[in-house]
Amino acid sequence: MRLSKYVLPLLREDSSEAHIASHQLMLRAGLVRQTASGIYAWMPLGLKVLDRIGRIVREEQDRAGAIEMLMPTIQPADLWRESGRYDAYGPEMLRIRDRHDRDLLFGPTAEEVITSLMRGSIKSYRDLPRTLYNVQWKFRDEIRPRFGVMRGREFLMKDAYSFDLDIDGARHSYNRMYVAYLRTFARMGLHAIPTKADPGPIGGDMSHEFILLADNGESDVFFHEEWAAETRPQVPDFSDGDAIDAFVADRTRFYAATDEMRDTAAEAGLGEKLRTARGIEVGHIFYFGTKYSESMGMKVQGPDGDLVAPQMGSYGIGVSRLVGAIIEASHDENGIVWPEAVAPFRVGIINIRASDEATTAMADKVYGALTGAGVDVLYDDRDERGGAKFAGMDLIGLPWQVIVGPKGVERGVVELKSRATGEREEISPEALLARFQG
Ligand code: 5CA
Repeated sequence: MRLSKYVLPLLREDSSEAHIASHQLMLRAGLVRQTASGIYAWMPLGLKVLDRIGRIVREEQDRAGAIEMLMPTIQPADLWRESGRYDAYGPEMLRIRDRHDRDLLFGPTAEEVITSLMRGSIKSYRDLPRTLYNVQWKFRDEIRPRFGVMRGREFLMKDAYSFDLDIDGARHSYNRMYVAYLRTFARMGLHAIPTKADPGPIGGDMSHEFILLADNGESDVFFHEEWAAETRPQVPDFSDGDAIDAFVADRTRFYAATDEMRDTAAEAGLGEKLRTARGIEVGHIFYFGTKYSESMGMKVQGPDGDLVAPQMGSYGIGVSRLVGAIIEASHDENGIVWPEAVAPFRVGIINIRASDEATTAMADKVYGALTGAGVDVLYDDRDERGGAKFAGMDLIGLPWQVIVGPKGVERGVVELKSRATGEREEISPEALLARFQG
């Protein structure tokens, strides 16, 4: 992509809208714009990051055996009356009335919708277990939207729902998601700690929040130092169900809890090994048994011919929140430092003398070669000062910068800079291409 043909609305100054680094950087780097309180438009660069995160989430859900579908954003109130949550949910629910005076709502989550769909589709124990997921916009009329996309009112969530015949099966489905979440966050370069959590309005009796440690996080967490260890455990393969269950049993031996779930006796036992920190909740998983299947009349035929309400769980990841959370975990005084896996473009080319024919010819050639090799490149081909280009490229945080200037061009080389380490090296266009082709 040529920057001269792109829409990248960078801000030179900090915005008074934002109070933490990630929100400030998302506005300054032109990723999002607020259109109403807690509601954001995703500008082209921001959308690319959102899509890359969504893709990793989907790949790991698929790997764990979950099946993708898409549920609507607008839901009928009657489904929530069946489960009893319509009145219980309170003012966070955005309630809508259509022209026929029917009550609708903008979905804050989708337990009722998925249960109503599966009660019509899954009739026998032979059709279990199943886990379905979708990546869809949600709306919660948060009393205090803040920190940009981290606590928005409209936000993108991956929500998955599992259906099992019995409790052991449901625990196994839960454990698969636990492992899928560790894999998902690790692929984004994040270390999220699974902490025992309060199920809140979703209900149920087993729940973990996945917390990314960050000073500006909204959650307080208390955990065994093992969770802070640099060496990450090797997660098992999904083909071995017993290994999945054994892995989760082993990991959950180590204490980790959110504020509401603290166990003072367990903490006293940890002594020096207890850590406390603030963090960002990037995922939350729940097991809630038959809460929805029972209240909404979903029954399947068991192996003995009897009718049973399936055991369910639900599993959320804050896809749009992750964009902010990753920046919170990975930035410096010059801007964002994207982990390669989620970067909007892999390489940024800076032509520092667009008015010079030989320099532009070289920059065009490198751009053509890299894009031809399938590398996602943002090419700053504008006729602007070098200083502004360097600052802009650092701000948007692409992992690699290729700097093309007249002095190097005379010797047939360009400069390659790593955004994360700041290391620079001179390299020929051919060697550069070979580096990124792999
Ligand atoms: N039905 C369950 C799981 S599918 C559920 O709704 N869980 S949740 O309430 O914990 O939300 C799942 C994830 O969505 C959270 O872990 C968080 O990462 C994200 N999330 C929740 N509220 C917001 C919000 N206001 N803004 C951005 N992300 C949010």
